[in-house]
Amino acid sequence: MADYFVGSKEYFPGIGKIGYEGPKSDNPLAFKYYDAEKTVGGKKMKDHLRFAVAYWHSFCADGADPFGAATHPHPWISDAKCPMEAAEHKMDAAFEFITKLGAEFYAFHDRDMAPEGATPGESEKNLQALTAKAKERQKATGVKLLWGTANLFTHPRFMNGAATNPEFAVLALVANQVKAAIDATIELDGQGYTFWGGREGYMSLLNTDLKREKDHLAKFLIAARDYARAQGFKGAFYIEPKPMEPTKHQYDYDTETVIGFLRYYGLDKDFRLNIEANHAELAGHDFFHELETAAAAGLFGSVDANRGEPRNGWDTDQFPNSYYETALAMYAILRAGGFTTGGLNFDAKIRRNSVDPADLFEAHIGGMDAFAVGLEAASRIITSGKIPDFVKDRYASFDTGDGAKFEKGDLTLEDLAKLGGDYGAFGVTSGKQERLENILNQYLLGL
Ligand code: XUL
Ligand code: CO
Repeated sequence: MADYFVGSKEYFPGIGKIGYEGPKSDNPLAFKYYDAEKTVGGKKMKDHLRFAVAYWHSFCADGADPFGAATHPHPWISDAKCPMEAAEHKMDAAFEFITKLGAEFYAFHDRDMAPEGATPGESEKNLQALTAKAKERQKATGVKLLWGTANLFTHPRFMNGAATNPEFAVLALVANQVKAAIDATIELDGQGYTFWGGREGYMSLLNTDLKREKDHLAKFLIAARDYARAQGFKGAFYIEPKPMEPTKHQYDYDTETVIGFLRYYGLDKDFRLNIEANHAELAGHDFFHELETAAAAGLFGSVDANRGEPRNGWDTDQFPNSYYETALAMYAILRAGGFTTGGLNFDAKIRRNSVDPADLFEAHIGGMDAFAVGLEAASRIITSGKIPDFVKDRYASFDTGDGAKFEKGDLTLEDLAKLGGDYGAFGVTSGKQERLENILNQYLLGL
């Protein structure tokens, strides 16, 4: 296998395989901290982090925003004669980029990879043709599919919802599209399949039967799961929470809401959470909080790695660069047992005015380095034990005696009340937050 893949044309000329050069390097096209083969806590960095490149942001998004035109004129689109040829060239560009970067995975929506046809049947044929090509490319490069998904939000038919649309005909079309996307994911040996419910929510309760829509969503997910399992899909299904945008109130608001939904409808055996940092922020939560919440429920699955802009209220999908955030995220992920089917998918886009081909590389390099630093800091937190031991000791009164009996469910309220009356004085014990934050900062500096 070549060092990296080049298809019919090299789309990122002058940029070769990105290597590790260490923290002192001033080469913008080299890793400073991400050293794929380096072992941290008994496992290689690449196996901890399982980086994926997002097809949609990296090879489809063109820099257009609600106020202005495209600023990223993709050569793989402009050099093609028709949409199918553009899709093939885009795939060449994608595999060239992913292999030069050294990411092991990618993720895609059906419509990122293959254009929508005039009929559902034509759309499916387009997807099958590109899936066959992707399969060849995966074989040639060793790049793997982290997860597939269906775009159920761009087309005008989804304006009133996808699986929650009040018209049955739209729901049936959604099923047609999701079935094809599941087939493509299975064909490409995808390790997961994601449902992000962009249009699954509402703008006004005056025109919405909320209970019926949620029931429809659950019925649809059950049908999709049953189909995929019957086809032999062994991977994980993910729900990706987001509170708003594009709808005002999305049903998959945040991690806790999704956990409740999955358990209520009995979907918690097959579905897990795909947690996106920017979505956590929009829900008013820390990224770390969402990861920890999923882990506590045993439903942590995968991550859409990005960051938001705390001073505005929409999904800016910037590349992650805060070591503090990545350290806390990796601390939650490591304690959850690390990734199994999931990984760190860069659901992130370069800024509209980042117009050099190298910018896409530098953005990913920065994100990968940020998670490598976070991984090492998280590993230090765990091996030094100071922070986890502090937390363990904080709950020590539940480890033995009456506290342990309470945890087992052996004490009634009367029992507890009697003990409470006897105890009299209660503890006024410091939570030591400032000390723990200082310790975390020491680990961030590698101390
Ligand atoms: C949108 C978003 C999506 C999902 C996949 O905010 O995050 O790209 O990750 O549909
Ligand atoms: Co996402």
